[in-house]
Amino acid sequence: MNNICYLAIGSNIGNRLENLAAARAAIAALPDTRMLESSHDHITRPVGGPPGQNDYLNAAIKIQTSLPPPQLLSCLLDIERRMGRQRGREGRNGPRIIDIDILFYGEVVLSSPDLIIPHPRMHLRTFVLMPLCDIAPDLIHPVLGLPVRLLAARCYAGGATMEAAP
Ligand code: PH2
Ligand code: MG
Ligand code: MG
Repeated sequence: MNNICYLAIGSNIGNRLENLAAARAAIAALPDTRMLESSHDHITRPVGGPPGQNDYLNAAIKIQTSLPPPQLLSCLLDIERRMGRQRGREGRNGPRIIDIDILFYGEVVLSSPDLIIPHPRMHLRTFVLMPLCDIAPDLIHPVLGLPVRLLAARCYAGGATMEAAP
């Protein structure tokens, strides 16, 4: 269990507190994986997707795992499915019971058709960076070379429109 990873979790359907708690419990129960820390839960405005969605509850968590990135991804997608997420039905950025994203996997930089690490849009999303700031403000983004706290400050100053920028 030698890889430190950071994940983002979010929910904006049903009992969002319970959904995040269930996701944390399922992640902690993954093989060869230990949950180390969690941020506070943050209430955030939905970014993208159809109008009229509920606010999200978002959090960031720190885990230690020996699952390689593709296996970790498939375990996380499996948790989403078991919690009732039906990707086909929700549309791009549509409301979801649970979303679990890999933000960082140690210092790994990888890009495959199924998985990009670090998460390619995390530095544009206050709903990811603010929770991550709770637990890892000094962590350096391995591609951008900047600490999470600075990415968060920049993103916050840029406003929510950054996400929509081409
Ligand atoms: N996730 C998205 C799209 N928009 N907005 C908020 N506030 N929180 C999210 O987790 C979120 C989002 C796609 O994964
Ligand atoms: Mg996702
Ligand atoms: Mg996501």
